[in-house]
Amino acid sequence: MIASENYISAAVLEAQGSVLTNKYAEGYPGARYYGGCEHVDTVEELAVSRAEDLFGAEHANVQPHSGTQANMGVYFAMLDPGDRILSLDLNHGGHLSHGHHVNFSGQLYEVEQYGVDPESGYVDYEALADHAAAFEPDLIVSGSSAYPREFDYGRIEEVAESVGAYHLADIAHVTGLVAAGVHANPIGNADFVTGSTHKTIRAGRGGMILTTEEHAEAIDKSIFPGGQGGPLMHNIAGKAVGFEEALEPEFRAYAEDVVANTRALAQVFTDRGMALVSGGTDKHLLLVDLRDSHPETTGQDAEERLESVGITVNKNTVPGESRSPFVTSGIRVGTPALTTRGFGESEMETIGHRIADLLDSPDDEELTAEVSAEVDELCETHPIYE
Ligand code: DSN
Repeated sequence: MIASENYISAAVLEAQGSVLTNKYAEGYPGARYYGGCEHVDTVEELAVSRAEDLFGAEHANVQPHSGTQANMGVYFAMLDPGDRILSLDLNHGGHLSHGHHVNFSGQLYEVEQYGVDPESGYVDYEALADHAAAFEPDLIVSGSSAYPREFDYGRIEEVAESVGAYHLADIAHVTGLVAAGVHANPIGNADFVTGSTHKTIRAGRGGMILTTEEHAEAIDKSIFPGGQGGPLMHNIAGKAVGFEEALEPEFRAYAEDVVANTRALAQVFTDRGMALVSGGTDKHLLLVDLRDSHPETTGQDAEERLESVGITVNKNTVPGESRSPFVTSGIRVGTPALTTRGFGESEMETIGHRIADLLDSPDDEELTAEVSAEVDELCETHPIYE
């Protein structure tokens, strides 16, 4: 139940594990620095055109090795060291590569951060606008790794335009939900859209950048030769196959099920007296704030308690966090991987109640054994690969 993980199809797995891993192909289709690129050109052209179709983008670059390298590609293309970035605070659901001080992005650029309203748990757009007017950023990042609500990309674009900043929408977590049309698409409201390709979208592992014709050349140069060497052609093949699967109508049904499953889980947690950041979820993850319901239980305790029965989640900081990121006061719980395995809302209700039982009774060994057996049975009846 790690929100950023999923199970790729057998076809994506086959493409990613193929002989394409052996090929060097610096450059882009039709303009490589090595011979023998006829077939990898076909593969990359397929991945690019499918990404452009899926998201309605004018230009796609599918070579970034990860979402963070996609963000780096945009920063290096459009900013100079010392330029200003305004992004969501990590403790409010942001991401390291959006300017955290331990990351290159926080070391190269001057970064200030916006946050969520402490009462509602939603991004405080008024405060963001005031902050942007005072700080005058060169680039504003919308996007998150632990924010359970949709971003209002139009609102952030208005702010970016008002201060003359570029707008980068990092959709890493919600790439599949955006592709399926069950989450807002920032194309048209952001100059750059970045993402990883293996989370909700279930394609080959890595990253991508979507942009307009205007910025296409700068982005391509920033990725190669600017920031990366040889592209990982096996992963690009996996992206091409996964994007094709995401273009099929069944993928929309999958994405709808992911959201329905998260909402079912949210309802159980709420009924069991657990607080959720923002009171619920619009997407594939939710963030449980344990401070009121389980004041003695840290996020780390909860992660370990659930791990002991075979339920894998991650501890996560929450807005207003006072504990360290190694301890935290919350857990992030996601449904993309379980939904791929065929878990539905009734299984989510069972799992939600069992999670609550385990947190309510941290030392009950009989309960541990009982839930452990239930987890085994659920996994056996929902195999990952036939
Ligand atoms: N590791 C990803 C996540 O779990 O959100 C982000 O990089």
